[in-house]
Amino acid sequence: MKRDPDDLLLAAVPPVAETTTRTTCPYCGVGCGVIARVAADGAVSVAGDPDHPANFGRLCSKGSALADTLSLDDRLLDPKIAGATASWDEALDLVARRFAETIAEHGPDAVAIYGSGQFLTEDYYVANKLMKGFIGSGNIDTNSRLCMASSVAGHKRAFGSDTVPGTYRDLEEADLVVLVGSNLAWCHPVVFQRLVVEKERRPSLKVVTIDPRRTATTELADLHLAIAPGGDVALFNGLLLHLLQEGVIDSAFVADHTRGLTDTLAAASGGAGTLAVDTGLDPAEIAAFYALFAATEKVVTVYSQGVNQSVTGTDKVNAIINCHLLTGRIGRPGMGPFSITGQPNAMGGREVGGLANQLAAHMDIDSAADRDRVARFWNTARVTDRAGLKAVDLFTAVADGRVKAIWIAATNPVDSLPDADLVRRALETCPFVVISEVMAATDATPYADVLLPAAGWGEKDGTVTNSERRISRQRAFLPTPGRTMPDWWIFAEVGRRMGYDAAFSYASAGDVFREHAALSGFENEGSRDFDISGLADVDTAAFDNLAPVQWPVRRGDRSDGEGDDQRFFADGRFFTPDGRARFVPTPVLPLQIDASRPMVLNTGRVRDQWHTMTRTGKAARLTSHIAEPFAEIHPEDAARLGVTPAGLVRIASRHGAAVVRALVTDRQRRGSVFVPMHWTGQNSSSGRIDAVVAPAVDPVSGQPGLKATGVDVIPFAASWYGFAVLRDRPSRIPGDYWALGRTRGGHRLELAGCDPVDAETLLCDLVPVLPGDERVAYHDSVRGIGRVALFRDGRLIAALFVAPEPVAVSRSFLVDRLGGEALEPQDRLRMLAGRGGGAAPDKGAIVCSCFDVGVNSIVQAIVSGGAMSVADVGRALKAGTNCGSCRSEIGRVIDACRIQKTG
Ligand SMILES: Nc1nc2c(c(=O)[nH]1)N[C@H]1C(S)=C(S)[C@@H](COP(=O)(O)OP(=O)(O)OC[C@H]3O[C@@H](n4cnc5c(=O)[nH]c(N)nc54)[C@H](O)[C@@H]3O)O[C@H]1N2
Ligand SMILES: Nc1nc2c(c(=O)[nH]1)N[C@H]1C(S)=C(S)[C@@H](COP(=O)(O)OP(=O)(O)OC[C@H]3O[C@@H](n4cnc5c(=O)[nH]c(N)nc54)[C@H](O)[C@@H]3O)O[C@H]1N2
Ligand code: SF4
Ligand SMILES: [Mo]
Repeated sequence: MKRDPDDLLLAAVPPVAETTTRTTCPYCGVGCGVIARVAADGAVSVAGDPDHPANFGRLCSKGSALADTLSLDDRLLDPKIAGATASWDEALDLVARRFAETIAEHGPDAVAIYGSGQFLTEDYYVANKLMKGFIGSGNIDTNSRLCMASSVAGHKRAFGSDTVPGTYRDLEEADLVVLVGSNLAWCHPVVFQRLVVEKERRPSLKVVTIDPRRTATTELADLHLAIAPGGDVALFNGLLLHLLQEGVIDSAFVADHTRGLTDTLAAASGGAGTLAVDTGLDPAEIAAFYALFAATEKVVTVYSQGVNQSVTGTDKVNAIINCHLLTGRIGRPGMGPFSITGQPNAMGGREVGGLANQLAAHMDIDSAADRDRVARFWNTARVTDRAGLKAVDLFTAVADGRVKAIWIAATNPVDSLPDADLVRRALETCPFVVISEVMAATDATPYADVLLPAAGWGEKDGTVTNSERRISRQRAFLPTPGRTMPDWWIFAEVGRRMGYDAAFSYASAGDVFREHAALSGFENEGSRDFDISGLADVDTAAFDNLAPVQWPVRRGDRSDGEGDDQRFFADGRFFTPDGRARFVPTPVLPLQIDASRPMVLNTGRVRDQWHTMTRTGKAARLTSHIAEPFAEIHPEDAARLGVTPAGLVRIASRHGAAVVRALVTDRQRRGSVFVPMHWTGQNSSSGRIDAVVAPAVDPVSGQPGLKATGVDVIPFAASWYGFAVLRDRPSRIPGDYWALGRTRGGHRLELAGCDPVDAETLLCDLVPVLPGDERVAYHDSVRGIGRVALFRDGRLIAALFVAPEPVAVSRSFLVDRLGGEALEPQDRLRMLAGRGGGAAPDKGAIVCSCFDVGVNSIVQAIVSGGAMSVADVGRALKAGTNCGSCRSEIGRVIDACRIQKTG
């Protein structure tokens, strides 16, 4: 049945009564259950689902702010061809025709799809089926290449399948949790909260973090190893040898269920360097970690992007798994290697085989039998017989003209791929670019020949699978706005228009899900780990009501998802041909970066933003935590390089450059800088850090080493700095440096420039001044200080502060004044002070974004209010009492106050 989106528009009637819908958070791989309420007036609110087994009612700051991201103001609501609004028929016909023509002329490998772990499983399944099964090319890859590819490759080498054996509960049942290259507190906050609660209850539970930086996660750790970038293989090789030396081996498990130990031990002991040099760690710290690991049976090693995003990422994964295999600590409660997934459906994407080197349902593209099986199931003769191009290579192929038509969906490669300026050039020259998006403007949309408006979270239906293999429903609770349509529908429509009507005539997401589930069980009989054939017959009602369920769900198994957590490999049976796990030799390689550039650029995430900020950037309370791109740099490096705190730094590789704020801190390792990945051309002049990141990839997985690029760091010589609050988004922002963020009443803007500037002229560039507007100003031309505030009908609509050094006004004070009540004339003048008097104290940088509590308020509660603990601060200010994501930061403020008091 074909749906006409225009009918849907007419059918969308405003809600009349409150509705409550259970769904799943669209951000991280924890996969928290969310209850979304739509009030009769259309207002949306969200709460954690107390019955969801991932979060039991908790949400982090990002999940709690979901309702703030649903406005339609910047959404893409219509299909566009060359920038002009078009009908769905025109747009879909054009995509189908151009793809078909390109294939006819240049072959199927001249087209490609670049997708996303933020697809629902149904979207992913259809896209993959279209490319691998009917277009007949392997050229569908996804942002999971930047995220999970090394884990997938490591799992396959060790287990013969891409299996995450454990469950979240294992972290709570463990006696030792080792977090390698994972900032769990900020990136998987609800799993982190579960760990925090368990450690409070049972202090004997030890936590070790292995990360070049001290992070919010290390606050929980008993031991933090500030490892040298890339030192992980050496560290875990050393651990393997230590375990052997100490006799901490499960000999029966190794003998009966593994292969390859001898070669692996030889490789582990063959390193040229010393452990201390290779890891950059103090031998005593290493010894402490090894002793703890050796002595603790129940150990879970959680790893994330500090492991995967490395040119030795697959070896890092296997070096970790080797230690678990040697000790037989896998598949049992509280034990195992645990690759925690990043995106909400990173796991689902692997199930459908969304990566260029996979086939559907955990089958292998390299296996003739698997290809034949999938071809029979899909009833096609065109299944591709070889892997396609992996993300980094794919965009190189676009740049050099081998790929002539590309369809990008639910990802922002112009910002998130390494060597991002090359990606931008590739799209500029590519003859045909299609982008499926929810937003009207991203850094990629200007290069699209066709823009397809996708339905977003809350508007679309389907499933996602979280880090512990739990499939949950995402359910629509809002009508699809404008002409937006779900991604699976868009892919299916193009498939039909390319002539594959029978294969793509799905009427609903449930139809797609049933087919996916059936394929997982097709001729499986226990040979493949991924099997959800027990769900293949769910009818519409059962699909709508599907409770969170962990796979496998084999036909005949219970299919209600209730019951115990399931683990793989408890029986010692793996998915290799002989059923044995493999030890994989992981030789230590030197860090491969541009040696002519002395600093190592590390990149990653902050607590309250999601990737390229298209959604979290809309929520003022999420921007209040960190409003500007920054570089963490060690004080000694800063001094040596002439970088001043809160000054600007230019970070450059041979690929490109970025300019960001310097955050001088000893939490950073010497020799490294850390820059978040979130800022783009939409909200900053030059914060797109992936323009700087080198495109070197892991030879096994093809995953780029996004955590280590050789860079130069130099102070950015600004002659003036500025800070502004603006009710309206400026259409053009002058200055050599800027970063723009949302606030409740408008926007906040950090600025800097090299050429001299006059504050009043600058303000007029930012805000069209109307007759009748009132301006108050203060100028000190000797000191280069200018302050201007603009009022309309007595209300503050803009204020700008310019100074020759970073402007020291209270951001939170000014942000709160914007869009407030009309002010008396004498109060308008006071705005120029840039901070509140006694009646409006400066609350300082926001720590708790849920309750808008700043650091100064917390310090005051500690110093004058006698708050001694995070709980006391919570009682006094509510800070940290909603999502809890800021509790470790509050703890740090308490510690800092103690040090000041005693020191
Ligand atoms: N707030 C927030 N949460 C998110 C996301 C988000 O955008 N924002 N994105 C989600 C996604 S898709 C992902 S993939 C996950 C990522 O989750 P994480 O992997 O936890 O996050 P990152 O900040 O990318 O990197 C983790 C840490 O790796 C460290 N690291 C760098 N190099 C090395 C190294 O050589 N060895 C070791 N051991 N550590 C190293 C970094 O210093 C960093 O602290 O987060 C998910 N959750
Ligand atoms: N330097 C550096 N680079 C990195 C990383 C790093 O740590 N360092 N991490 C890498 C990792 S792990 C990841 S996962 C990637 C993430 O990088 P991206 O995937 O590029 O980031 P997002 O901002 O999540 O992009 C998702 C896009 O899809 C849109 N969107 C949202 N919902 C929908 C929908 O339902 N349908 C459609 N069609 N579109 C939708 C959003 O508006 C947004 O533009 O970044 C990678 N890049
Ligand atoms: S931890 Fe936060 S971002 Fe991740 S799924 Fe849960 S609420 Fe969403
Ligand atoms: Mo990711």
